[in-house]
Amino acid sequence: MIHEDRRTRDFICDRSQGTRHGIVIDPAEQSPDIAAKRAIAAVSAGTKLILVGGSSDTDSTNVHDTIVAIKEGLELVTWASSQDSDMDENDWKIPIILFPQGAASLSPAADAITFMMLMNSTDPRFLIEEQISGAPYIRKAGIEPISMGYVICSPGGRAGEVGKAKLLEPNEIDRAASYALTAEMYGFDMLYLEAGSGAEKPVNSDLIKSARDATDLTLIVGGGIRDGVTAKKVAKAGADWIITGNLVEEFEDASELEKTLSEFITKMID
Ligand code: 1GP
Repeated sequence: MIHEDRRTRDFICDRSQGTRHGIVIDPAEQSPDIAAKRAIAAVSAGTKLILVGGSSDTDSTNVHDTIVAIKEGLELVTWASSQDSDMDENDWKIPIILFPQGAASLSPAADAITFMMLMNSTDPRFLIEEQISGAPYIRKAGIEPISMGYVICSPGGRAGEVGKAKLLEPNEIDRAASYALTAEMYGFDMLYLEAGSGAEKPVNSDLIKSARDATDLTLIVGGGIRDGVTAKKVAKAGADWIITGNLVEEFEDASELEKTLSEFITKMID
C-alpha cells in the first residue's frame, strides 16, 4: 500500500510556487535547542523547508532530539501567531524532513523523508542497501517517503567522500541529463544536485539547465550557495529549491540570521 498521506510531497513538488528556499540542519553541528532557534529564524525569513541530516556523525538520538526541538519551537510560534491577527499561522507550518546519511539516522517525529538513491555512488550501500534496511522502519513509523535521486557534483565535499560518489564534473552536461531522465524513469519525485556542503562554488549552471531541460521533476540544488545573487543564478538555471546549510550554522544570533536570510531570499526571487 502506498503511503496515503502525500501532503508533504505535494507541497514540495508544487512547481507553480517558483523557486523556494530550504535549510539543512546537521544534528551533529549544533544542539537541538540552537537548531530550533535557527529554524524559527529561517522560517520567519521565508524559508519553506527544513531538512535534517548530515553526511556523518548523525544517529537516531541526535536526529530525533533535533527534530522534536524544531517541531516544538515551530508549534509554539504557530500557536502564538494564531492569537495575533497580524500573523498568518500557516506561514509557520513548514515540513521537517529527514535527509538521512543512512538507515541508522531516522526519527518517527519527521513529517517525511527524502527516500533517496545516491545515483552516482560506486557503493551498493548508498544505491540500495541502506534503503532496504530503512524501509520497514519508515513504513512502521508512518513517515511519508518522498523518492529522490541524489547526484553529487564536483567538488562533492564530505558527502562525495562518504557516499563514494563518481562525481559529476562541470563539463558532463549530457550525463546530468541522463541522471535526470533516469530519476524520472524510476518514478522518483525529485532530483537533488549536490555540490557538497561548504563547496567553493555551487553546482555548475549548465548542469542544472541540462537536468532541467531533460525532465519536469522537482529540482533541488545545494552546496556552496552563500548569497542571494548566487542563489538567483541557480534559480534561473532551473532549481525549484535552493538549500543552504553552512550559512545558517554561522550565526549565533537569531535576529542576525533572520536578517541575512531575508536578504538572501529577497535577492533570490528578485
Ligand atoms: C546541502 O550541502 C548542502 O545540500 C548545504 O551546503 O553548507 O554549502 O550550504 P552548504
